[in-house]
Amino acid sequence: LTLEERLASYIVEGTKEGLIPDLDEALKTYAPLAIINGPLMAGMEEVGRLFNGNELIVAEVLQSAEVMKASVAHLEQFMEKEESSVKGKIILATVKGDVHDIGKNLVEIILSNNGYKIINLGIKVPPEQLIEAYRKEKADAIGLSGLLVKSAQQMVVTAQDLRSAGIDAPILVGGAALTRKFTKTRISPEYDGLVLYAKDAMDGLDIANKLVN
Ligand code: B1M
Repeated sequence: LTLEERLASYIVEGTKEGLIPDLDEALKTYAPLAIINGPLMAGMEEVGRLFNGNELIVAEVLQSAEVMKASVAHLEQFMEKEESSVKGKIILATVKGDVHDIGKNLVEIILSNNGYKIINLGIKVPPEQLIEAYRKEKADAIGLSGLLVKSAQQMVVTAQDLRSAGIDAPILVGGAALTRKFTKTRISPEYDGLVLYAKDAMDGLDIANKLVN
């Protein structure tokens, strides 16, 4: 197998044996984020495909997720960090009913490496918790992540609850569930106020920079 194929296969197989040396090898050629977005994401997509076809069970997908998390944790130290004063404060959450957090945590890493203070509320976060956190933190924006199809609808509900609570901060939305629906429009007509779709963590950073500066 080539190095790239091996990296993808650690994710698919859910094994860490040999992972770190291969990540270090890849770092000689690629930037950390390119390794994540390239071979590691390719592995995750294959996991999704196999899971969808009932060729993997949840426990195996969890192991793949573990390997992805370990990879991101190892690569994080090699990512570029902007030494700047705090540009803004952003609350991040995976929406109510959804446990997927690898993408959200990647967004946290990218934003915090680039001058943002992140309040990460974790997974399955109900609107009330976001409202409370926003009032306490006075954040510049709220970021919602979700991977399940039902999470797209939960985001609409969450955004509506935030607006009803008088919170008009910009909302950044992302996650695989949204891709098809949001790529063209970027701003969905279902939402009230400024809601922006980010296709990946770097896109999220670009949008945050535009919003806050
Ligand atoms: Co789940 N899962 N899963 N899963 N899982 C998917 C999403 C699924 C597509 C797999 C499939 O069937 N093909 C499917 C959803 C189908 C649907 O809704 N139509 C699915 C399912 C069905 C489920 C369960 C229901 C399975 C079950 O229990 N029967 C269950 C759901 C539980 C729940 O949420 N209530 C479940 C559980 C799990 C695990 C716990 C085993 C594990 C998650 C572990 C974890 O996150 N800690 C898991 C995993 C790993 C996946 C797949 C295989 C991989 C997701 C992932 O981490 N990708 C996934 C299939 C797939 O996506 N190919 C799948 C890597 C990650 C870096 O990408 O999160 O997309 P992603 O983030 C990207 C962008 O989307 C974007 O930036 C990142 C890249 O830079 N982004 C943002 C994300 N959030 C953003 C926020 C932003 C900006 C950008 O601003 C705020």
